[in-house]
Amino acid sequence: MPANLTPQYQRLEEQYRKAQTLQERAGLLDEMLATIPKHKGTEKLQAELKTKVKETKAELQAEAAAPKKGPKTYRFPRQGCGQVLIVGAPNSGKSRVLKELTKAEPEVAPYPFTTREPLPGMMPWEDINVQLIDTPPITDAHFEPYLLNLVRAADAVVLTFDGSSDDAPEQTAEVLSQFASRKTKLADVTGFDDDDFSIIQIKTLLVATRGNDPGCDDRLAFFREMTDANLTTLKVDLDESASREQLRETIYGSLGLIRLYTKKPGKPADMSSPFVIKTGGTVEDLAAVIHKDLVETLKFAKVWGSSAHDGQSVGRDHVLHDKDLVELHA
Ligand SMILES: Nc1nc2c(ncn2[C@@H]2O[C@H](COP(=O)(O)OP(=O)(O)O)[C@@H](O)[C@H]2O)c(=O)[nH]1
Ligand SMILES: [Mg+2]
Repeated sequence: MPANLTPQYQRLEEQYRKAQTLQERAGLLDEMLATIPKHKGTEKLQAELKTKVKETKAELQAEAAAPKKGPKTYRFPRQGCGQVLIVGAPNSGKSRVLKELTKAEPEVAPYPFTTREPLPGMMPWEDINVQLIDTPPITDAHFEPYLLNLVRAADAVVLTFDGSSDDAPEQTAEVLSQFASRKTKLADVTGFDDDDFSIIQIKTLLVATRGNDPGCDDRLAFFREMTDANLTTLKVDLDESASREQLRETIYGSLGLIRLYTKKPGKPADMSSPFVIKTGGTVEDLAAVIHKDLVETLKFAKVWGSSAHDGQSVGRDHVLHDKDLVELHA
């Protein structure tokens, strides 16, 4: 039976996935339980949520009783319209991707294990920015524990693959299995697994660096045979500026977003910095990113753009398009 989850519930689920603290998670789980439509199709999910609530409250109590000095963690406040983690095997080009697309200055070197700590940078694309985070390498013997939460809360992953190395297929498959063994799937979509709430999938773009190497296609084919992941793939040569621009655009594209400009009634449009929502999103989704209360008070909207013309009045379920100009009426 389909779960037919409401947009309101889905927004909470997304916030929960991105929550940074236990306290935040506990609060969101309560809200999710209160909001989830109560019918047969959601019974399994309701039960899983209740278990999660219990577990999270127990963790909160344990933490209050004995504040633990756990392993190292990193928190990167979200900036820009999305957060993308760059992960991969040693020497696969992770730091070079960050260096070419942002102003960050990671160490790039032709030997493995140069990067010891995650490093963020902002990647501009047209009138918006995407946050990229470079990370230490992953091998069968080396997996920084904090990487797991960073990846599970990200909007997308760039998985680098050294197109010039015969070791790349096996080493990259190892990266996938390191995550898979921790209930995290580098996949073709982002979100909770429909059948198992403990598994998180993260939309992953496979980037073959040194993609001009004559053996690159064969190595990619071999990698595909080794795994069942069906990842969008881009070959790049980071020495070429056209290739770097294509990578920039493809990373933005992997986020699946549209940009929306807003105006207040009787005022000029604000074209300086757009709001972003998921492709396929509605007037109600836009209201939700502007202000929580607006979702309740919203009456209708006027839209100029490709989804509606000349300030046509539309309802909250109207699906918006990239670059629409929207005037919300509460
Ligand atoms: N020519 C060329 N060199 C690359 C490309 N991608 C990475 N490299 C080089 O590969 C080496 C390792 O890259 P680095 O980003 O440090 O790998 P990391 O260990 O995954 O961070 C560096 O010498 C990079 O300049 C590419 O597309 N073309
Ligand atoms: Mg590096």
